[in-house]
Amino acid sequence: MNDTSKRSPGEGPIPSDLLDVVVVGAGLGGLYMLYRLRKAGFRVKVFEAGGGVGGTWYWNRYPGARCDIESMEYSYSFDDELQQEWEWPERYATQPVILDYVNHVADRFDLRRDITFNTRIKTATFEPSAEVWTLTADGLPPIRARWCVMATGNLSTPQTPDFKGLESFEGDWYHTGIWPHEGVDLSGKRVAVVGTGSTAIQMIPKIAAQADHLHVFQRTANFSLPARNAPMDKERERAFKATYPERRAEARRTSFGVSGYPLPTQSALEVSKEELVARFQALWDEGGTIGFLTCFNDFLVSEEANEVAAEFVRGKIRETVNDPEVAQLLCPNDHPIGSKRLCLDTGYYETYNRDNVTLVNARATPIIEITPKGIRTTDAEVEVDVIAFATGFDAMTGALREIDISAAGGERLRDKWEGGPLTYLGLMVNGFPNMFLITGPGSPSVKSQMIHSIEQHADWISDCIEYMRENYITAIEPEAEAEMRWVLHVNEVADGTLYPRANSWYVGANIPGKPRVFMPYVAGTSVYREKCDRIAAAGYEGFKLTTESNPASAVAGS
Ligand code: N01
Repeated sequence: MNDTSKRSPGEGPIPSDLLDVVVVGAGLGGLYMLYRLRKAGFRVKVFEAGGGVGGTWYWNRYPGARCDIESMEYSYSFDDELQQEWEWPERYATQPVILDYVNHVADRFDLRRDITFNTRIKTATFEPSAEVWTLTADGLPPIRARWCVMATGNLSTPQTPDFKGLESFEGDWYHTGIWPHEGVDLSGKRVAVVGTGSTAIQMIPKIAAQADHLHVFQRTANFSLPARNAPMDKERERAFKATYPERRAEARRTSFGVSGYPLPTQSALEVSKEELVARFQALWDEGGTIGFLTCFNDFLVSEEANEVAAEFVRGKIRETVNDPEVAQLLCPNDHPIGSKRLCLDTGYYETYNRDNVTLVNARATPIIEITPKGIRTTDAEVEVDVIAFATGFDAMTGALREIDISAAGGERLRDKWEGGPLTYLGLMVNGFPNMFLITGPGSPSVKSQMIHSIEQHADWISDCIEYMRENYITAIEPEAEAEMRWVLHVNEVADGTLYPRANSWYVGANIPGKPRVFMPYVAGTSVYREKCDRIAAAGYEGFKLTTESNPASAVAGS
């Protein structure tokens, strides 16, 4: 018979139906979380709604889908052999290549044996007396675990606007975030793309090259920079691989978690307008977005400097697009550059010089309904065979709100977040003990190289659970006051920048009725990492820890 009374969580035999950790999601976050926790000796299972690994890269298979961070950076850093052996074919990897990579990682580290696919978690409930999370999914018995990690992604709940008449459409329609796996043959078709965010900007040149005619419905013009994508420069790859550990360490000292772009020290206001323009030209020629975002320490603070950059890009649009009216319509004029996700493209603006592409001003003449034959705006009906909705996601909170998460006293996360997400460090939520979020709201998340931030969070979470095991701690949750201070801090930092000036998904503006709260933490990944490490080193400052010596929790782990 096992004496479990002195066992710390995660140690020794456990009842066969009780896991140490349940992880929701087998994207880049869930996979690395599984790897780390398994290595630390915990019994972990992952549940994934999709039929394979990859998360965002599993679902987003629209034409032109590609990462806008360079491949040498956008990859796991946790295993040097992995980063040495994998060869990226291009400067920016396509979705199929990234999905191959994620599958390779899953196989290489034998991760699949602990993942259950095609399983969407519906509810997650914390039982305070037993300190156990119980998760449910259709067709499975309840899943019980001491800790729960939500690796559900920031952009995993696609949003199709509630257009009147959509069900009457006689053609085919798709949302880019759940694009058919077998692809869609658009040759000879009349196609509509609704939306002009990062997704549409990648997709539009590809569709235009295939379709008979493409109508783009643009409500808000976005800033986009050239990617200057190219086959991988072998010399650059060799140099990178020779210094990978140093590169990764350097990335951790930057704002966005990308090496080569150190924390900016110069104010844009210290240089002449001519020099500013010359710098922006050099960055335009180099390709990529991170250079623009990190060129000056006040690029996203000083309206004056920001406007020079914005006007520089508008000038490029006017130079590129032949029809002056179309060019003008493509020039963003309602938000500072970089305050919305800065897009990266290959031939986006050039596409509007094609005879088979028409830009529809969906701001002046909004879409009022979908008809059996196409899309009706306040101005006209546009007949199409296919509609591609590139209309975005219920970002950062959508996937968590889709799961009915409840905890002590029956409090539900959905209710707690009614006025906007409340977290401590974007990692945990007061009232929801032993539940961790990977890249949750209130952390740098989408304002950083995602794999960098995923690794930082999964490392922090694994270290925390190991600390609990070593110290006989059965439960951890943020103090309400620490959580409130963090939320205020996240907002204060954002309010010191130009970010809140845009109606972006960063503030939930794309979802009708969603509270307007700036969700990512934009002080930079290095500042954030330092805070997380300091808090852990101080014995998890701001967290409430329950130990086995507390009789109320002595049964945990038994
Ligand atoms: O979504 P979005 P996305 N009528 O929300 C329009 C990541 N990503 O899928 O701005 C007409 O940015 C909406 O118009 P408006 C990246 O983080 C990464 O493009 O609300 N239009 C907007 O133009 C990105 O930011 C990569 O006025 C309507 C568009 O739909 C995030 O995903 C690649 C409408 C939605 O744009 C989301 O990008 C691609 C309506 N009723 C994406 N409703 C990488 O490279 C919405 N719109 C890693």
